[in-house]
Amino acid sequence: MSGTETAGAFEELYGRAPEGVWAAPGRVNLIGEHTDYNDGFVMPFALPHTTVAAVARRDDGVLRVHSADMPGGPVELRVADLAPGREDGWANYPAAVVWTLADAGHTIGGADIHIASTVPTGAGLSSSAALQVVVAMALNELYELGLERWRIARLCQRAENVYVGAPVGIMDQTASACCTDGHALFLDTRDLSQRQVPFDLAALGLRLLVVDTQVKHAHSDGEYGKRRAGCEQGAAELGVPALRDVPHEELPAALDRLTSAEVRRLVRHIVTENHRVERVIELLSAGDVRAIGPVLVAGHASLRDDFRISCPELDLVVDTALTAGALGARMTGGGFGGSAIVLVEDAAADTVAKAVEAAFDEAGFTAPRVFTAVPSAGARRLV
Ligand code: GAF
Repeated sequence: MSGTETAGAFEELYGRAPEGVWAAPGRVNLIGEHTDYNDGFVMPFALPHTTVAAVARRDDGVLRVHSADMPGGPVELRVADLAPGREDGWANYPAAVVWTLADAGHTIGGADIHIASTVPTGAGLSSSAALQVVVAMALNELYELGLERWRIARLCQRAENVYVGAPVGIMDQTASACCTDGHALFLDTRDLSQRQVPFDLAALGLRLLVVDTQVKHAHSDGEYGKRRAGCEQGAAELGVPALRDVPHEELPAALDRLTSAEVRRLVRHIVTENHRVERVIELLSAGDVRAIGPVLVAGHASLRDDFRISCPELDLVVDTALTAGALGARMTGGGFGGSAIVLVEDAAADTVAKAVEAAFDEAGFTAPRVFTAVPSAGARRLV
């Protein structure tokens, strides 16, 4: 969706020109799953798919939000009436951002917003983070709030945690706000320190496929929260501030001290997953990109067997892709559906994609959506 098209749609809708147009991308996570609420490491990169917002300020305390992808006219809300727990459907996400900014002491006089998105929804590709980040980027600039990108990510996380009610970590918002073209983002979620890691697969004759299983997931339902609570229980039983503080070499001893088998499994996933992120960083830094394949596969096994958040469709993508010659594959994102990533030689990409499609057909699953993920830019102003 181009900036000028979205500006034109805004003008048609609201009868005046927007003051600007911004874009924020969805993401895939290369490695580091569910580590972000354990003070751990993650490594996402931004997709070329973006949520675009044309925005103009208002001075009457009214917030009007419209989406090209939703039926009906603009949803009209009053900034002063916004409060966690309100139920305004998809408009909850932009409303949550406005409430969070106001709650942090910023004056938001109102806004007209028109949104159009190419980020698939419910596919584990962070469509809600893209929506929140693009609104926050626009309001930050128009209302001259002076917020840095990491701070915008933090505010959007709070919007999702407190207003929308989903207990998510900080990865998706930071990916959308801070990623850069041609790089994966190595993020330490404890202190939010970041490193842009060059990740140009095309130059190496490689490709990363995203396979959207079309199985829809949601994070405000209970399973995500249960995993998070289990991890927190594990940290408390081990007497550490977060599972990040359990060193990989001390994992066997730590597991022996835990009484519940379920908590033991969760702890094992987080500690080994942090280790896998460090391993992937080492391999990428050494230029040994193909060698990350088995690390991705081990990550999938851990999410399937220990964290227990995979599903038959995700497992089928991984198993079929590996049999058809992929270098590595794993589910990506929160789990319970959504997408998998597949690392493959360029020359084998079509064969692998076709094998996955055929396996879905044979299993009677809805046809998956397969595309190549190119590491792209983070949030930015278009017009
Ligand atoms: C979802 C959440 F929003 C992230 O914070 C993260 O926990 C992820 O699931 C799992 O790694 O995308």
